[in-house]
Amino acid sequence: MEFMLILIISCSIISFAQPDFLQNPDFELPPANLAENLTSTFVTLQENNTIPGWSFEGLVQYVISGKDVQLPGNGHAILLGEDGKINQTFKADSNNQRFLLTFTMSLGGQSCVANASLIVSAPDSEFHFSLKQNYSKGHLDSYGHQLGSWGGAEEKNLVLQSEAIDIDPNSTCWPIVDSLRVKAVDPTLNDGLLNNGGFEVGPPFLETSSEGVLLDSVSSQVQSALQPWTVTGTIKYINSKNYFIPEGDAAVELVSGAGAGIQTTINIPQDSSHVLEFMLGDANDSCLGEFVVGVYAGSSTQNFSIQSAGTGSSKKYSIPFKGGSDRTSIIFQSYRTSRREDGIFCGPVIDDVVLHSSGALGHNFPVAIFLVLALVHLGWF
Ligand SMILES: *[C@@H]1O[C@H](CO)[C@@H](O)[C@H](O)[C@H]1NC(C)=O
Ligand SMILES: *[C@@H]1O[C@H](CO)[C@@H](O)[C@H](O)[C@H]1NC(C)=O
Ligand SMILES: *[C@@H]1O[C@H](CO)[C@@H](O)[C@H](O)[C@H]1NC(C)=O
Ligand SMILES: *[C@@H]1O[C@H](CO)[C@@H](O)[C@H](O)[C@H]1NC(C)=O
Ligand SMILES: *[C@@H]1O[C@H](CO)[C@@H](O)[C@H](O)[C@H]1NC(C)=O
Ligand SMILES: *[C@@H]1O[C@H](CO)[C@@H](O)[C@H](O)[C@H]1NC(C)=O
Ligand SMILES: *[C@@H]1O[C@H](CO)[C@@H](O)[C@H](O)[C@H]1NC(C)=O
Ligand SMILES: *[C@@H]1O[C@H](CO)[C@@H](O)[C@H](O)[C@H]1NC(C)=O
Ligand SMILES: [Ca+2]
Repeated sequence: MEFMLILIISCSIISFAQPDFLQNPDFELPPANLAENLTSTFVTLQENNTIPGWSFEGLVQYVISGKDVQLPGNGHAILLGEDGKINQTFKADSNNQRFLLTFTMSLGGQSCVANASLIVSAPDSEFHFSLKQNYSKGHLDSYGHQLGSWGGAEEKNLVLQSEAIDIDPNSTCWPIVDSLRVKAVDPTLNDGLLNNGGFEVGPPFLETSSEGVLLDSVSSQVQSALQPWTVTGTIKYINSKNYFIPEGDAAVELVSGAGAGIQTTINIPQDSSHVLEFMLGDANDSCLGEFVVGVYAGSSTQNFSIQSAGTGSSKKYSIPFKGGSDRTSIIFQSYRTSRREDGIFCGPVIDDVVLHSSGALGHNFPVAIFLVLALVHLGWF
């Protein structure tokens, strides 16, 4: 317990004062040279307009919160219309770092025949986001994404562009983006025991949102915003400001129903005996009913079922297992689809995933070191 606390405290110190990597990340500085007065909701930008901090191409509109669109903060955003694209270069402020992005997305337009999606790209990554229905209140979702790792004074170009299906642009709803936040985290993906089992290292949370950050399927550990966990289905990365969190400041909620889950691999000796411990509960978001979570650790599989009252609860569970022949997989997967009272998808919360060796200490050196360090801290030596 004590050493987990030390870990959590050191993690929060690392993620403490983050510089602002992006200029005008909320588009609160209005475009220059606007011919129109800012009284209409959508103002189409002309060639002689500039958005402070950003370059743009194609059909781009400056959006002002009004009865048609509700936006966070002071309510200014950018709509990426047909071939619409914005970009901004930014640079790391120190050594090699991994960059995580969170932004909000909604759609502009009404009764559209088609919804365009959004492509977010940086030199090391490209991801296609399409607006999900019933994942957050008010059609305004936050999405998390990993941009890549780099360092020094290297400048990287962050590009956001619309991606339409070939259909009449006038009957297409286009993405509206806002509240971009970039956070730098330690790039090391330790290759040993379980890392980030408390999910404290992940994409930034937005001050303006009372919902979590959605993470779409990502099958590569390297590209995941929640390293070293990969994602199946859609999960919600949630924080203690808005949800009940079993341990620390953040956890994951498996929201997209059957198949929603997280997984990682660990490197432990074949046939070594271990115990996987984790917290399972509900996020205090009125998500009622029975949750069934399948847990796979090496060759052990077990279903855990809890009855949720939707008022915030968690309990510790464990599953013994043995190391596999290659890397050993750890998987948490939901088997049920649940919705909150307001119709929004929700589900079980997983947190504080910890691995213990159940064999002799000498058998598993890293665990032994960990235990000794913990005991030293407790003053037992
Ligand atoms: C920018 O372009 C618009 C229309 O093309 C024009 O009405 C306006 O006067 C221009 N503004 C400046 C500052 O050149
Ligand atoms: C915009 O409207 C405000 C009042 O609504 C007015 O004071 C201002 O002069 C207008 N600006 C331009 C450029 O028309
Ligand atoms: C946008 O990207 C272009 C190159 O594609 C670059 O020349 C320009 O400086 C970028 N804009 C900003 C604001 O970084
Ligand atoms: C577009 O998205 C809106 C908002 O999520 C949804 O209500 C609508 O059904 C979607 N339309 C299509 C064609 O997918
Ligand atoms: C979203 O919720 C609305 C109302 O609760 C419902 O009509 C709609 O079918 C839902 N959409 C999806 C994709 O579940
Ligand atoms: C879309 O609407 C604009 C003006 O509202 C019109 O000029 C254009 O022809 C329309 N495009 C199509 C494909 O209907
Ligand atoms: C867990 O539950 C799922 C769905 O009910 C079922 O398909 C699976 O066989 C169960 N697994 C175990 C190990 O009981
Ligand atoms: C759940 O949320 C309510 C308010 O929304 C709060 O009063 C209550 O303490 C929370 N419960 C837990 C277990 O955090
Ligand atoms: Ca946690």
